Amino acid sequence: MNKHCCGIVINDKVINIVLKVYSNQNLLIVTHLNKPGPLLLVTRESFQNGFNENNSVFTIKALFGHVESEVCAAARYIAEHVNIDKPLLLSLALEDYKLKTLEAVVAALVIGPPSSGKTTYCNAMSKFLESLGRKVAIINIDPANENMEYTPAVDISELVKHEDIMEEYGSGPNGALLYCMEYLETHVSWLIARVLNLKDHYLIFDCPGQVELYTHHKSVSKIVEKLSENLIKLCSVHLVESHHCSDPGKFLSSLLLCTTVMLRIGLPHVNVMTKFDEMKKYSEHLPFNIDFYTEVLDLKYLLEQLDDDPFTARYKKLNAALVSIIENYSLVSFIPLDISNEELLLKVKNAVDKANGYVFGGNEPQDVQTLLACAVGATSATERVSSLDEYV
Ligand SMILES: Nc1nc2c(ncn2[C@@H]2O[C@H](COP(=O)(O)OP(=O)(O)OP(=O)(O)O)[C@@H](O)[C@H]2O)c(=O)[nH]1
Ligand SMILES: [Mg+2]
Repeated sequence: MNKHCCGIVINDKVINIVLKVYSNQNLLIVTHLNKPGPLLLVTRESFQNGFNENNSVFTIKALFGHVESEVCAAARYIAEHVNIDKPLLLSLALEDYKLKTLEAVVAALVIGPPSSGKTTYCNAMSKFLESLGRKVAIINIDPANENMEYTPAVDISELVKHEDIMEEYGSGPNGALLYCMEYLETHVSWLIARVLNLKDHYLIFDCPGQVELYTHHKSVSKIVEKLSENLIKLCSVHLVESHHCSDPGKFLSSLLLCTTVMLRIGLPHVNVMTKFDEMKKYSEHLPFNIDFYTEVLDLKYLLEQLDDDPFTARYKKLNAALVSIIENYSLVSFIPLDISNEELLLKVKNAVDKANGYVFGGNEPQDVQTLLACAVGATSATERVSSLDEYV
């Protein structure tokens, strides 16, 4: 057993380092504060199936204490730079985590029910961001993706093919899709290694539309967890179609879906109401103003609507209970989007950049005013979205 202790001075601050080498793991304590910080176990993943990539993939488990995402990022950074060959027990207590430590790939995970406009959004948003000078790559993790109008930088079909699974196991499209997502979960190092090769890009993940993947199946949340452990800073962008506003029951179910997905995936989250250009079609079925639906205002009015409808009136108590869950969490509001309207795309972009932190660390020049405005959710005069009146 070897043990090394030292104190070094960086920028006038003493940093104490203790390294203990055991036969099956190493212990490393790095502290600015004269006491150890939270304890993490960092292990390097071995690649499965012979995928040979340059980037290392790590699993980071908190063993003791509260671990912030920046501590996780710093742990991964250290593990990569000290080139660990056996598990590393790491305790970090730093005064600040410098930008270099936190350098991460920033990404948006585009999710939502079938046909809500995910693939269209990925294509349009990537073009829009490119027109602003951002380097964008789309990662397709929908094994049954049809009508891709973009060329993905990484495509799940290189790893596993949906039609092959259907043929091999005689399963239907949904079963094969779940199999593919579970396969991706077990081979997530394949995905991470490829994504880390795109470090200078902003990433958009195009995901499948099966809602069970986001409400109770575990693969997507496990994949997200692994990506987050490996310097990929994600937020989820959840798309819901605007036609759900035309029926109080459908609107309630959308609110419930959004709340469940937000709690289940556990990422910073932006809800987007898509196909706003189609809102006019339902305008006679909209008893409330648009902001009632986008801001999710007082839901007692929605409850009244549900109680007036002979079909949903039968479930009075259930409706009231569901509404109270949504109101108690109070997490859901929507940003409207019509894919052909650049002003609305800009509004969604700003919300997503704030959620995944791109605005604070991206490659685009940001002045202090833009940063502060973004942080408090304000929009500048040039960014202000024109009225939504044209949509009703
Ligand atoms: N009118 C209108 N149509 C849209 C908009 N966004 C998407 N669509 C249409 O909605 C349909 C479904 O869009 P997709 O992008 O394939 O939806 P998706 O969520 O990727 O679908 P799945 O991957 O099958 O779950 C397509 O016909 C799109 O052209 C929009 O803003 N307005
Ligand atoms: Mg799609």
